Amino acid sequence: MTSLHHGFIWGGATAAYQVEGATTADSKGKTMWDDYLKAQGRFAPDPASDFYHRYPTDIKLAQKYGLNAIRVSIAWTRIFPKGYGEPNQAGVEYYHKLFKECLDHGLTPYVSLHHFDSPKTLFDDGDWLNRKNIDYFVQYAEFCFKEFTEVKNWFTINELISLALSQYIAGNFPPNHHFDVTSAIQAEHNELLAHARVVNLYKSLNLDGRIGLIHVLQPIYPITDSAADKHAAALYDAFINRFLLDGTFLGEYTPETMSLINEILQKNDAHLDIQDGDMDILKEASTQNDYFGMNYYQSAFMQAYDGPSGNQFNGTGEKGTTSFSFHGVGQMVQKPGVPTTDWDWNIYPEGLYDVLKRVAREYPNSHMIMITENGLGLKEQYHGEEIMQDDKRIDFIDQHMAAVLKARAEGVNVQGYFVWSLQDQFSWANGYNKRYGLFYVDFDTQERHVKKSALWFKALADTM
Ligand code: BGP
Repeated sequence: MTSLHHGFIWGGATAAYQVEGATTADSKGKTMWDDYLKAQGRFAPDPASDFYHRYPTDIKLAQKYGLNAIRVSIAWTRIFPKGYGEPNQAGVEYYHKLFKECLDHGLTPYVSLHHFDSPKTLFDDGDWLNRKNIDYFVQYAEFCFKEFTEVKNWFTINELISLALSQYIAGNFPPNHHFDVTSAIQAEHNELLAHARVVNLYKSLNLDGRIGLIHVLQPIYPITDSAADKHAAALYDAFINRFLLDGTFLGEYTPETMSLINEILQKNDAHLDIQDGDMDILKEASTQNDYFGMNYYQSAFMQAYDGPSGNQFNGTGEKGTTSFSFHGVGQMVQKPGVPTTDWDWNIYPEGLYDVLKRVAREYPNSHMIMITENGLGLKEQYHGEEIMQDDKRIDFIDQHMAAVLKARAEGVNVQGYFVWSLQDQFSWANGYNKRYGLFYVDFDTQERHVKKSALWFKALADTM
């Protein structure tokens, strides 16, 4: 592998709710997940990776294995237990300590304000579908910007589409709606507004730092060259990628994008409410993102489909149990020769190269790109080995880094790569058996064990 330049951002990613545990410690408020996971009874968010107490261990490991950055998120409900009101000092102090520990160990913290963990009180009131939620998010963001001045790199929201899609289309996140197209598209728009308002605020405060957001991009390819399959791919791409990229970096939904979106809405008897002034807010923010955090895991292959909507989510790692058919949009199919994970995610590094080129070509306001998540979920078990062997993960990362380097060589401005994930953590809809970490976590003892991928990461870091 070609070496990376000095200063390349080389990090490990985490998310508060997936690593911290301690969900009731120090007056933390409930998120939309606490009662939901309890009622579901499959797995609990405690103790997760016990990062709330063990962050010094993980940060030391990250430093030892050559990382110079870490992605963390602030749990909104540690700062404002109800989502608004008086700040909770214990939560504030925890994050000051965490950021200090990162900085003391040469890790630049890249901090998200929202990573899937809406406060329960606001979730019960409609979450992103309620525009009041946006006001509370802006207040929370302003508090964080003024309080955590040691943080110089911010992300507003992580993966707007995953929330909208998992909450209202695929139904695998609370409130578990299936193909509620009106709510999904409205959530996309409202989250974009929330992001834009926070960016505009951040810039008006003239702070010494950078801000952006994170989209997961999933390229959608037609399974054949037929006009119908190509149209299916274009429709679904508009729904999950293009609408959000337009809103973020153009500050408008182009007529071409809206014609595809309107076709989906019409076929599904759905609608989108854009209020006066919304587009001005998006426009103002669209040129002000300092960078773009791109998550990439997989691509999908689509064929035309007009039957009823329906889906099955593979949350157990039982290969071949996923299905997804969206009325009037398309149906996901397997492409022969493309390998898949146990959770049926296509392993397709070409998709990363294609999408990097697309963003650079169509959305120059993205300015600089960082891959903020990429990685491979595996079932892994520690058997006392000194170094755990995870060659499949190394292969995966190696192939995806090669795609990044190829895009860079062709002029795409990619300045960083965060592996998902730093250490093993729990997966929202899959639980504890889908592991991504460079470091294995024994969830019973909370011991950490080094995987071979961590050594691979270190070797690459040494070339910088
Ligand atoms: C992204 C999220 C992460 C993480 C990752 C892996 O969508 O930002 O929080 O969970 O995907 O997904 P999963 O846990 O479903 O395998």
